[in-house]
Amino acid sequence: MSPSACRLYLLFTPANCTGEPWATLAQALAGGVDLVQWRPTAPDLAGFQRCRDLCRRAGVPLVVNDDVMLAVRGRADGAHIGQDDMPADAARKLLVHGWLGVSTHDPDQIAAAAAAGADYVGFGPCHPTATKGYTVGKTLAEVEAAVTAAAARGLPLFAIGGITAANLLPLRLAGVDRIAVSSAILQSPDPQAAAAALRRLL
Ligand code: TZP
Ligand code: MG
Repeated sequence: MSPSACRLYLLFTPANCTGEPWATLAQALAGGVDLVQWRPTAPDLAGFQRCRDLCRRAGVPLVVNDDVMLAVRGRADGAHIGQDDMPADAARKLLVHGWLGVSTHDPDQIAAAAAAGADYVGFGPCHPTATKGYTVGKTLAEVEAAVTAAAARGLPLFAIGGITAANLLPLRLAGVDRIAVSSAILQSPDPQAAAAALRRLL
């Protein structure tokens, strides 16, 4: 499998869940999440292993946020890094077989991620979001430019930041066909239905 086969990427932060986190993850997977990022607020090896086991049982790939060595040692499917984390080319060397994802905010960063050998990019924040404290999102023209930059390099792009079923359509019209979400699923009263609703729109 490759990231291009994935459409609905869940950033799984147990502390961001309204309900019991492991039941929430199980419901999200049942609802159609097809890629998961382990994104704890503090190191949690037992939590990582539990997350990996749940994802494996569901046949869904698991990527580790920030911690490339945990991804390698813990036999995750890949690692995700931001612009302020380990440089992408260094992460690429460590992740011999795993997927490398890079957070990007403009077309230049998308070009740099591609040059460093990323397998996919996140792009955003498309909307303001309390999850990461962003108060300003992207314009649709900025989203379109990012979609074009990623497509030109054959890189799957996951739009991210404050995305819900209610605001996804304009992004779809701007060319977005993959999204990464946290609160739209983790803070829903029905995580399975929330995931299924997003999945239907992709
Ligand atoms: N990077 C850009 S926005 C964001 C991250 C990790 C948070 C996404 O969470 P939500 O709750 O879907 O806005
Ligand atoms: Mg980071």
